[in-house]
Amino acid sequence: MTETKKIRTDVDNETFWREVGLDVERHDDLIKGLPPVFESVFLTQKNRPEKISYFDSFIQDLHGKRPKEVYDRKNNGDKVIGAFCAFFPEEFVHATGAVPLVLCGGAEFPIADAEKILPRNTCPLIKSSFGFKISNLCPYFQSADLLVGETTCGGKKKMYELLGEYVPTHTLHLPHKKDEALSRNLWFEEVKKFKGKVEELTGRKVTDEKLLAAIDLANRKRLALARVYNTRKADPVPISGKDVLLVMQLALFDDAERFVKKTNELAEELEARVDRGEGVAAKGAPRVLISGTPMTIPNWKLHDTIEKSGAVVVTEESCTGTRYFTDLVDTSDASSSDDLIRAMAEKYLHINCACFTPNNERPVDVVRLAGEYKADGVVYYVLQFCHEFNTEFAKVERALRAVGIPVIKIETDYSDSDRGQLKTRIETFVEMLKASKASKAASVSKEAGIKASATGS
Ligand code: BJ8
Repeated sequence: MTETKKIRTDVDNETFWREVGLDVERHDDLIKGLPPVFESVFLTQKNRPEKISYFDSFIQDLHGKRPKEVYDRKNNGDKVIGAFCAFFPEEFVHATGAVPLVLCGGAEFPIADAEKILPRNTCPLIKSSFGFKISNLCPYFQSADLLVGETTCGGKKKMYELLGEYVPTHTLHLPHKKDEALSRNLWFEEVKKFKGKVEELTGRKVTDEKLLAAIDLANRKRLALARVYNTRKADPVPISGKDVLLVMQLALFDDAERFVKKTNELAEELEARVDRGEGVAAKGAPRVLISGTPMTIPNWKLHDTIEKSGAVVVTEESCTGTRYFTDLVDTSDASSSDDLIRAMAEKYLHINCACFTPNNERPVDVVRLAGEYKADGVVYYVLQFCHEFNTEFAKVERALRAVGIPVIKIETDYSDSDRGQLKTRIETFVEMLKASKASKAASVSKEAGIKASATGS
């Protein structure tokens, strides 16, 4: 069991923060809000796995050690490339020895600044990401030499244009109809063009050999995450949803090789827990699947509310979840450089983002995941003003109802203003799941009793 310890912000980081161009005074206000939230969400949990301590210590020094490491690499000649989406072909970045980062904002703090430029009725992920840059509040962002956007939702597309006024930005043209040959070719060309962009920025060539090694690294990261997720199919579940969310969120920040090692160590511990039947929630606790928009640090609100209501989150159909790691880049049939790039392009097109039309694979996938993880219910998560995921709820809801899985839609932002309302709705949902589990269990035992008396056993 991990020892409960106090989170601290490292005052020794100040020299680095000033050097990287942070607004240190305002940044102090931002960073001091993290420890109490982290303590209340994570450190109050019981029986956490030992190996989660690596991820805890990462968060405890979120704006210290790792961004300093990134900054040092930049000063040693490696470029830093930031992105905001699962459609970020990070393999090229690894192949040139540059540093990939995913810079999506998950905090409320910079949103007021962003709203001086962006419309208020924009999704909080977009406003927070933009706000972090224009307010000089994120040490990762400060190191970025290039930002990579993508034509997913309308809000992001237009935000990237404005972001380009602060940092060079390259936007990938993602087609919105993934099943057509024209779209696949366009996306292949876009991915290939991005390879050229990375080569130009870094001055380093992406050779086939380097690309294969980078694909292998990114695949190993995906496999390590899948291994952790796989243990969550057990009942009792060996790790809380909150802790897995933390791991997922750090996948976007940490050094990939180190992350693979630490995640595999965690997975090994979880597999041993499953073998021993050890869990973080009681066997039979209501199991919840979360489906929808991504959650980036420090957006832990929904998981926290669900798990403090007596249920356990067993999987996330999200880009901070299964959409990030489910498919691997398959190079088995590749015999040329273009084949390798095509294999990458194909993998990324399998991400079921609501920006696609149609996106029929997604409802099917949500139902599949609910079955595999034995979810009793689904919480459909929509970031406020995300029309894509909000509208797609109708199809996901229909698919779930057809197989008898209850679902509730939660639309929220990064503020705490709806905490009370959220808690009430989630608690009611969890109570309903408990009641439905109890009545199913009662009818199963009644049926077993009838069979036993019929056979005289
Ligand atoms: S691949 S889900 S990471 S776009 S929540 S900003 S869609 S308005 S985050 Fe996403 Fe890539 Fe798709 Fe995944 Fe727009 Fe919606 Fe906001 Fe969103």
